[in-house]
Amino acid sequence: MAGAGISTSSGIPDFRTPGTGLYDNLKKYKIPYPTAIFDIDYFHINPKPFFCLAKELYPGNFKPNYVHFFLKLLENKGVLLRNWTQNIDGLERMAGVSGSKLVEAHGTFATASCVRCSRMQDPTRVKRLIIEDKIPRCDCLKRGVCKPDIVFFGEDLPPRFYSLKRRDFMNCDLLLVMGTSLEVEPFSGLVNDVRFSTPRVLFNRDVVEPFTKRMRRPTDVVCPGDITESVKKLIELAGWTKDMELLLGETTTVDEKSLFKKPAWIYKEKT
Ligand code: CNA
Repeated sequence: MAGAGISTSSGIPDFRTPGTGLYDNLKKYKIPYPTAIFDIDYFHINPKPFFCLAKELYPGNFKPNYVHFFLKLLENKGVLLRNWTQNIDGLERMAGVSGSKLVEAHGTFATASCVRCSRMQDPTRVKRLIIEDKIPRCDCLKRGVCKPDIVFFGEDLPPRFYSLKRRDFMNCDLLLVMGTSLEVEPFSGLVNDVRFSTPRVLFNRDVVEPFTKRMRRPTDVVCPGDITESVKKLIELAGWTKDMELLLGETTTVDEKSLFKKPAWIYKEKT
């Protein structure tokens, strides 16, 4: 399970980190309250602040970092059941994680639709108009505003979230929770959907619920601090440093055939 914290080292601010987080830096958008920028009711009244932000966030402006490539490495190793992400930056995809291995729970910039008639729109046209500071409109009778299919507060999550939720979390052997404050429902509630015996590992700068001492399960593991550092340590412990270097294109000295084969402890594959 991933959140905005895995993309901060790519230069994309998260929401809630004091000082650098988006919620502390919204003055230029002149909105009445911080979450208004992603609030569908407010968007109907004034879509401009979201479009200003979207212009900055559009995929293409940022590059995947070490943590995104770690997720790709897990896929290459055959141990990634699914990458459930709240992020809308598309960086996991850009790092090579396959669409079938992803649940983009809060939507994506890759598609767009009309907020009035729900008709699908050409995402390239929507992007072009947003970048030109124009409001993209549908040619339906209501001339609805078109927006990238990012899930706003007040909107439902994609069907894929509901269709895979039970299967994935019941079948999960190890849950990595990375760079998220776990404040946004229903995504945050997924941490409690794994079996009680399934170890859950939190990689986050701060210890968030339900990983606090009072609430954590006996099998939970907490790795506070910078996520890239923690992931580097994990890769080292797993003996995957060379594989990671190869993936990052930093070295070509290892025997490619020996890489990306499943470790002996993986005895079954789940999709
Ligand atoms: P959040 O509430 O801002 O929490 C981010 C968490 O990550 C915080 O607990 C931080 O302490 C932690 N964090 C930040 N940087 C690091 C780091 N380098 N190492 C370790 N921990 C770090 O964001 P959530 O994802 O929990 O909230 C869900 C919202 C944020 C979703 O709706 C997203 O769409 C939305 N969002 C996404 C992006 C993106 O796509 N990159 C950016 C900003 C917001």
